[in-house]
Amino acid sequence: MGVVMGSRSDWETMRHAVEILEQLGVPHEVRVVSAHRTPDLLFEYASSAEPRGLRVIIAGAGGAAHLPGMLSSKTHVPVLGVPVQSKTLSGMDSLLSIVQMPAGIPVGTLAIGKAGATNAGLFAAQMLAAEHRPIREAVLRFRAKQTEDVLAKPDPREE
Ligand code: RP5
Repeated sequence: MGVVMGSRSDWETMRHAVEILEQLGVPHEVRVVSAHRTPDLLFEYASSAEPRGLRVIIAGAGGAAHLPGMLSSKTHVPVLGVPVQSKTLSGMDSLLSIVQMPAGIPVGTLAIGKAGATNAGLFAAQMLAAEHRPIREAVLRFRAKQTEDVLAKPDPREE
């Protein structure tokens, strides 16, 4: 699994994807790859993704967020895009940049910010679950605990 982001400033958001992957035991690497500042690295990362064994790429970016779409254009490894919440436009710019891919080059787009990063990690794990039993079991445990946590505290006024 590859987790990439356009800037170190995206880490505060993207760490939530990485935390989920760690929790579920999904092997992964983490890199800053900027579509604008390091375009040659972006091409190299995408074109080497499959031979290096990456099965899914999670890509987070903010503002004019070209990273997920450009990665997807250079590899058939599935790309999940996380719109980072920008300061000026609250991530609407990031969301629209990532989600509005023209037909032919897909990016699976998640929600803006922490929820999107968290769900990208979960989604990526679920994509691997059919062929990796330990990941499947970790996903099922995650879901069961989430349900138990809600049922254990039905009254929101109580701690
Ligand atoms: C994008 O520009 C990055 O993904 C980041 O969200 C945004 C701002 O980057 P910095 O100026 O904080 O490095 O490429």
